[in-house]
Amino acid sequence: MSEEINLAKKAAGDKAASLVESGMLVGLGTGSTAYWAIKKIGERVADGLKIKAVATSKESEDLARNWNIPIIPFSDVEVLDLDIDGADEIDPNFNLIKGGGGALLREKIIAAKSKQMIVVADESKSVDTLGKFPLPVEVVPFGIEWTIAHLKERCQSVTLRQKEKKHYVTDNGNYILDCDFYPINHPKTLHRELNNIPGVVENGLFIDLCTKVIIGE
Ligand code: A5P
Repeated sequence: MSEEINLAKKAAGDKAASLVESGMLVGLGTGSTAYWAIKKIGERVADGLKIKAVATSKESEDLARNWNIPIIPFSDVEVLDLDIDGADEIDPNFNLIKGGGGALLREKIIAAKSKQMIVVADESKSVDTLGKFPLPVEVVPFGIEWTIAHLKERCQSVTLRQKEKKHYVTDNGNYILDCDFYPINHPKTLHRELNNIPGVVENGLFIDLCTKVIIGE
């Protein structure tokens, strides 16, 4: 990642963190942009900001704990005041592709539990039409060949995500299929169709969840 992009991500993360207020229950996103928001929130906590938080991944939970951000179990949450997270693509209607970092399932559960979802990104994430970034689809390992066959009927290609020469495993013990659906002209319909395939746990389309986008420069 270039230094310029990293600075843009930091600017977006810092700005979102400045919107957090004492007393809030906050969702902490995952990825290299959410990282900066978590870091800044950690600095504000050290300066006296009083919040509680839940994390969208084990990685973000570890970061938050390192910076002494109080983490509570998700089962204790009724509603979150604010969720701050990154995105892989953002369209003009604030529909998103997420899951490049593999955390899409917890990210979506937390976004859906939040009054506001602020997306932080650099400008490369803004697109007219979703789908150039392959859509991550979280699937259970059982019957995966059958799930892949179903997906292949609907898109150009399906790739089983790998990490260090092994199948990538999510925090929930599932696999990720990266699928080329470009151009995604009807994200809402695709979202519904994908989640109707047996074996699919969740897909990386975030529809009507994001309330604000902060693009760093
Ligand atoms: C994590 O699963 C993703 O949804 C990330 O939020 C997304 O990939 C954006 O990541 P970066 O901020 O690292 O670009």
